[in-house]
Order: sequence, then structure tokens, then C-alpha cells
Amino acid sequence: ELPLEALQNLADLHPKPTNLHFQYGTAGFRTLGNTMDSVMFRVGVLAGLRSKKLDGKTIGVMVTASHNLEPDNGVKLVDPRGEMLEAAWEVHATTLANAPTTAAFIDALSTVVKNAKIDLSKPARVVYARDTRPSGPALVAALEDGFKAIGASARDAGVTTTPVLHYLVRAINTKGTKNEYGDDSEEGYMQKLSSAFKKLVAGKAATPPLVIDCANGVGAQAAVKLSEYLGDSLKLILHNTATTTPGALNNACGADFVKTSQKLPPSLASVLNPGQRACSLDGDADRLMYFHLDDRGLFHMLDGDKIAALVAAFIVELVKAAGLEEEIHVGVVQTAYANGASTKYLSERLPVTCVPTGVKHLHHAAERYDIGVYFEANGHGTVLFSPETTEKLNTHQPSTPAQSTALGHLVNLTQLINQTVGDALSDMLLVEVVLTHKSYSGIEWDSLYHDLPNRLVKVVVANRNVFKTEDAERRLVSPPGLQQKIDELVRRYESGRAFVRPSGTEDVVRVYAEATTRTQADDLAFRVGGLVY
Ligand code: 16G
Ligand code: ZN
Repeated sequence: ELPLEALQNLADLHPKPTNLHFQYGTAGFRTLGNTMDSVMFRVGVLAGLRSKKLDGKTIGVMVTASHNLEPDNGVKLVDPRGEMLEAAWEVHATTLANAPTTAAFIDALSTVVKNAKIDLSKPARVVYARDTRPSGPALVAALEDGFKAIGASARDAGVTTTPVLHYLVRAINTKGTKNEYGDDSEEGYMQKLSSAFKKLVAGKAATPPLVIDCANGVGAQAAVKLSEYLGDSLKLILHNTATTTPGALNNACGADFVKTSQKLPPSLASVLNPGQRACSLDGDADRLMYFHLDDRGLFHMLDGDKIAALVAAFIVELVKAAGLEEEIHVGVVQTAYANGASTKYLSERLPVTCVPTGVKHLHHAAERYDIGVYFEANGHGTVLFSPETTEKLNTHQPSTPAQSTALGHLVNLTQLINQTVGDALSDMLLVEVVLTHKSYSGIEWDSLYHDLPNRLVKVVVANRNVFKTEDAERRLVSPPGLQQKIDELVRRYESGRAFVRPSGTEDVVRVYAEATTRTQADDLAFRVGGLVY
């Protein structure tokens, strides 16, 4: 039985605004924070149901709007192994969020309980956290009312990063099992990452200090803590740590600013010396972008594609050095936004798959490899080791000292990498490990391949739903005839490539183009944009 009285009384405190429609999209619910009270309450209830459905396993709830500006907020659910919510439940979330009244909400709940065959007598457990947004505390209070209404036992993880919340979910659900992921606390996370990092760089010359742009977000707090755990093994110089300054979050800083504007955050202009490595986190610290200035003061960005190239090549070498190349196959997953030069570089070394935009697509495709490296160009990504591979790495008997060393590094990588989701801090340590092992500066890393100049533009159209794609979003099937016109245009540009896809997060159509020169890439993007409009 649903606890009708509690549901009714508490739901009445969180009425749905009449004229708004909410949608659980690729990044959960995300919109203006001050419109999300009812959404939060209802997500709280749904999280409890999800836990009951999964026999009382702990479900995660993260309150964040990532790289969006400060007035926005959002919420997403995390499944027991620390991965994104199962797709079928995204639909339940949308239905519940849009029920116009308390009565309609309770009806919709009953339908979910019936259709998903939920045993309401099971326990419900959740763990939740939020980022530093000012709207966070009030939204969390609404969420807690939701937990209370469904009788879930809820653990408050406070203010922390999205990847830490994912880590906690997996750590809690594996506690006491042979797959224990780590101690279920933020300290446990810091401890796990930093000790793996220290083992991986032991005996090597430390890389010079790394400048971090913390986007004035929650990553700043996490980076301060991580820095203490790292000690002398890696010096971090933190900037944009103003988490309480109104309007500062993601404003002219952060990973999304760097990627979309392809510029240095102005706040770092007087900080960075030529050649010095720096990186940007986004507002919830699950995206990472590296960059540096060259001797002429020109800005060079090392995005998710460059990270994938660096990391995948390194892992392939270690697998070979460990004598496991026949048994362990490494693959890379990208999206259509991956720079053509990165795809070329990677395809010459290992299998590469292209999937539609959105972390869940990349994550699932990467699970099909023994070791799957996935990164979106925007800096979100991680490396997944299949359970069999992890087992093999932990039990394999090396036949030479060199094999033993390589094997040890691979085992430590399984500890260093947050395999639940993209994690800016874990990915940053991973990059630093490779740079240390290779004795690469940022400049040498950057020269692995040269990005083709590219341009991304958004086009506002009457109805973006008429744009339908195939082949991992690289080709349009609708509107009819448009793809042929794009093909004709692209043929006129050297190394030209362009595609058009409807955004999953904004009411626009996105056009991406690349070519051998900046002018040509811009020209191609604007011409394709003209066809779409
Ligand atoms: C969401 C996705 C991100 C993707 C972006 C594309 C998740 C957690 N996040 O932020 O991976 O790159 O959407 O946005 O899946 P777009 O559809 O508006 O281009
Ligand atoms: Zn993010």
C-alpha cells in the first residue's frame, strides 16, 4: 500500500506550477532552479520507489545543473552500481513530474507501482548530495519531503561533486562484498584516488605544478581536499574557487566555457606562464578540459578527444607490456563531435566506435570492450574495465619483471579511475600519470595529432523534432533531401565534415563542421546552417 496520507499532505506542500512542462532528459531534470520545488519532491518519492523495486539497494540523487549558469538547477537519479538511471524509469520520472495536481500525482504513482510491479513492503534507501548553487538548500528540503512521504531512509552526503555521489552509491551497495568499491565516504574516495596515484607515480620525477580552474563550483572544495591527500606527489594551484560569490559559478570560466569559446578563462590571463599546464573543471566536476599557452601566448586546448588519445594509447602499451594483448582488447568510444584528427589517430591504434551524444550511450558501448575508453569532446569520460578483465588483472601471473610492473600499473589504474561516471578529478590524475610516465609536457601531449579547425553553431528552428538522424547522428534522414544538400556542400571542402542534429538539452538544432582551415570550417558551418534554417 502507498502511504496515502503522508503522500497527500506532503505533496500539497509542493504543488506543480501550472504552465510548466518538465522532462527527464539526458541530464535528468534541468531548468530554472526556482521552478523546481515540485519536481524535487516527486523525484524524492520516485527514488524511494526505485530502491524498493531493486530490493532496497541504495539509489543516488544528485542536485546540480553542472555547467549551466547559477540560476539553473537540476536533479538526476543514480542506479545502484553508480550508473545512470535505467531509461524506462526516465519516462516514469517525466510522467510523475507533470501530473497537474496532488490527486493526479498519486494516481500516476499507483500506475507506476502496478506497471513496474513494485513490492511496497521492501525497504527504500537513498543517498543524496548537491552542488554549491544558492537554490540547492531549498530544493534539497523538497527532496527530503519526498523521501519522508515514501518512507525512505535517506543519507545526506552534503555538498559534493557529482562523481563523488556516484562513487558513494557504488561503495554503499558493494560494502562488505568481494567487489567492495571503497570506503563509503568522501574521505574514502580521496584516499582511494590519491593512494592509487602515488603508487602509479612512485619513483618518477613529479610533473610541475598544475593550475586548476575550479569554475567557482563544488570542484573547488573537492580539489582542496584532494590536494591535501596528494601532498608532494602532485602540486595543485587552485583558481576560481569563489563558491559563495553570487553569479560567479561557471561564469567566464569552467570546462564548458573553455570548450565552447575555445579561449583561456580571462581570470587566468595573468596567472599562466607559457607552457604551464592548466585544466578546467565544470560546475559539478564531471568534465575536464586541459590547456596551455605557447611561447607566443597562443591558447591551446586539450579536450576530451586529446585525453582519450593520450589515455588509450597508454593503456594499450601497458596491456602489451604485461603480455596480455591476446586476451585483453582495448577499444575507444566517441561521438560525432570527436575531432576527425583524433578519430584518425585512434583508429590507427585500436578499434573505435561512434555512438549518439549522451553519456549513457558512450558508457554502454564502452562496456562491450574488455577495457573501454570513452570520452566526449566536451571533456566527459572515463575508462571501464570489464569484471572479467579486472579479475584477470588481479590474478594473472607475470613471467618477467617488466610484465609484473606493467600489470601492477594496470591494477592501480583500475583503482585510480572512477568507473561509475566521468570524473574530472580522477581523469585529471589519470592524465598526470600518463604525462609523468611519458615525461611529456602539455606541448608534447598536444602534438600527438593536430586538431582540424572546427565550428559549432546553433540554429533556432520552428520545430526541431522534424530533424531525425541515423548512423550515430552523423546523417539526417529527415527533413527529406536535406542530407544530400549537406553532402554536396561538404564535398567542396578539403577534409570537410559536417553534421546536423537536434539538441537534447536546448530547443535548437546544432551544426558541426570541420575542415583543413579555420576559414573553411567557419564557412562550411554557416552554409550548412543556412540550409537548416
Ligand atoms: C548532456 C549530456 C552530455 C551531452 C550533452 C549534449 C549526460 C549526463 N550529459 O549534458 O553527455 O554532451 O547533453 O547536449 O548525458 P545537446 O544534446 O544539447 O547537444
Ligand atoms: Zn557536469
